[in-house]
Amino acid sequence: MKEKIIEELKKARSKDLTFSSGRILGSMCTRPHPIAVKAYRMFIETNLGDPGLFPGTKEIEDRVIKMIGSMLHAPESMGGRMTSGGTESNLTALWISKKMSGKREVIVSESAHFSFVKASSLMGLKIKVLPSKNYVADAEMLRKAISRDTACVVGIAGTTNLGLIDPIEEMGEICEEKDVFFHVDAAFGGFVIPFLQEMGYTKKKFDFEVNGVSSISVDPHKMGMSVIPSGVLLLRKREWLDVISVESACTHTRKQMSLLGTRPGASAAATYAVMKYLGKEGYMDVVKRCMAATAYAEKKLTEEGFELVVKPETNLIGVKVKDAGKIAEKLSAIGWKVGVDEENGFIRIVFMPHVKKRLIGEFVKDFKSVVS
Ligand code: 0PR
Repeated sequence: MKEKIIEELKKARSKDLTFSSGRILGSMCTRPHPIAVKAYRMFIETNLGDPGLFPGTKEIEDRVIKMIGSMLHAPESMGGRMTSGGTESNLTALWISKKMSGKREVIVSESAHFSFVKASSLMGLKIKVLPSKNYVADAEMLRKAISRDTACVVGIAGTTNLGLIDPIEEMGEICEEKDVFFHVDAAFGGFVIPFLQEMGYTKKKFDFEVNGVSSISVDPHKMGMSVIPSGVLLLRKREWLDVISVESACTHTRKQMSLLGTRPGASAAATYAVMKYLGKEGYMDVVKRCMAATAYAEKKLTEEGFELVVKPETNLIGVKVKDAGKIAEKLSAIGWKVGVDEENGFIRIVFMPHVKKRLIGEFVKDFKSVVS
């Protein structure tokens, strides 16, 4: 019986693509680091929804929040929670801003992730779209866009489709002046931009260094190389969590301050392990390799006559094509899984750690034959 079940699972699993094939070019996830997998297994039964039973695991979550806080220049007053990923972090940030302000309008830039649409639909919030200039938020339009009903402004550090960084400093200044909650979605960029800054690739600021920034989403299950599900929401002030606090009669800790009830402690352990193991130097190495692959692809693609949508700021590029949807389908048929932005007409490639330089030449050749 046991063998039969395992056989059935193996069969299903064999239909999946794997990150180690190197042919997944449109995902923001990657193969988790082996130490994260080991830690995950050790904590498999733990539940952060009931820290009264798992105080040791709760300590690990607190340490993760502290480590990511220090990576993102959070002040002493900061607090946060591990979440299931960017969607839950973004939703929770909007929830907090709505509760604190009693207002209902959210200003998001054109390139915002669709999780904001979900969050607004759930909470009856009205989305106001901030126009973009060269695919990032147009900060000049923000001052006018903020109204008496604005609960939250959202900026993005590492956009889903092009990996670009919104003008967070300008946006932060305006939000501070207008006293509006400013959430930065760094689900992708949170584990990239700090290392790009360190290596001198960018001077753009995006985290709590910017005064107006109230909260930040960052996903260890993307460039942090942790397991799925691992997200983090950081808040400038710990007590902001109190506004979403709910009494819980059935758990050994009487309060919960998170959307999810039962939460995987294994994700906290995995994230802690990989962050401790890699450290700043380790992540810098990962990011350096991803950026080298990005630059190599940029060179190969332009040599073949392709045109990029914009100069890449992180390890993500957009390549202009006609009929982007069709091209992506054709590439998929020969085993390459790319992202696609049909509205703006481009193919999107994310240079995650599993994307190897040696396969880029082969991909560009196939890409060329598919478009011609
Ligand atoms: N914020 C940003 C900027 C994102 O790019 C994403 C996901 C999220 C929030 C939401 O994060 P979660 O999916 O963790 O809730 N961006 C990618 C997307 O939806 C995620 C992705 C990952 C897509 C793996 C494909 C894939 O194979 O497009």
